[in-house]
Amino acid sequence: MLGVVNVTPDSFSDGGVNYEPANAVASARRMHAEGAALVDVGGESTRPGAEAVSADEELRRVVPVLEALRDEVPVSIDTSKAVVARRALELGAALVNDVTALRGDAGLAAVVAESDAYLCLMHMQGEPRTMQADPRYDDVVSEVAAFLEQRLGAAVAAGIAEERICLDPGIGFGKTVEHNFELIRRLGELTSLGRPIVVGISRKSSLGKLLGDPAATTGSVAASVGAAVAAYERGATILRVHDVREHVEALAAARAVLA
Ligand code: HH2
Repeated sequence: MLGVVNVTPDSFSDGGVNYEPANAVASARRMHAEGAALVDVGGESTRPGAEAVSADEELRRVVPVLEALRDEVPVSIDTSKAVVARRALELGAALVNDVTALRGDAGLAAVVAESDAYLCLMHMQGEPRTMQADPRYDDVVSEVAAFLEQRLGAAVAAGIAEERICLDPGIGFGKTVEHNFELIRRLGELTSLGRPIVVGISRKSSLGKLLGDPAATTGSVAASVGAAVAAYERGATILRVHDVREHVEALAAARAVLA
C-alpha cells in the first residue's frame, strides 16, 4: 500500500489538507501506522487541468516534510523533476514516482540510476493541462502495455536495474471512464510485462462518474476500495491510496477469501 500525501493547495481530492507541512507529516505518520509500506509525497498536482509548478516551489513544499519523516516513515517522491528527486533521495526517499515515465526531465534517469532507489514508470496520454479533453485509443490496454514496455526498456538502457522498476497504467491520465475500467479489467496484460504493477484509482473522478454524476471530480472511499480489491484480484502489487486504513482492512478480507 502506497499512501498519498499531496503537499499542494490544489490536488483533486486532498488539495489543501496536507499543504501545511505539519499536516502532511501527521498524515504520513498516520498512514504508516495504518499499514502503508511507503508514503508518496508530492509537491505538484497532476489533476486534469493543473498548471505546472517550478522546481523551487516544489522543493519548498516537500523538503520540510521529507526532513521530518526521515528515518521514521519510508517515503516515495512523486516528481518528474531531477532536482527534486535528487534532494528527496538525499533525504532518504526509497522510490521515485514519475508520472512522465522519464519523458519529462532529461536529467531524471541519471539521478535514479546513480542511487539505489526504486522507480515507478506511469502511462499518460497528453499532459495534465489538456489530457482529459478527448482521450482516444484503438485498444487502450495494448497501447498502454506497449508504452510501458518501451519506457521500461529506456529506463534499463539508462542504467536503472530492471528489478527496481514498477509500472503503472496511469488511471485518469488521458483516459475515459471506460478506458480506466478496461485497464483494470485486463490488468493481466500488464502484469505479463514481468514487473510489479501499481494502480492508483483512489478517489478518482471515474468512480464518481460511474455512480451517476457526469461532472464528478472525485470518487467516494467505498467506490475506491471496491475498485482496489478488484485490481488486487487481477494482479496489482501496489495500490496508491488516500484512505489507507480502509484499503488495508478490505484487502485483509479479500486475501482471506482468495488465499
Ligand atoms: N495519480 C496521481 C498522482 N500521481 N502516480 C502514480 N504512479 N499513479 C497514479 O495513479 C497517480 C500518481 C493523481 O492523484 P493525486 O496525487 O491524489 O492528485 P494530484 O495529482 O491532484 O495531486
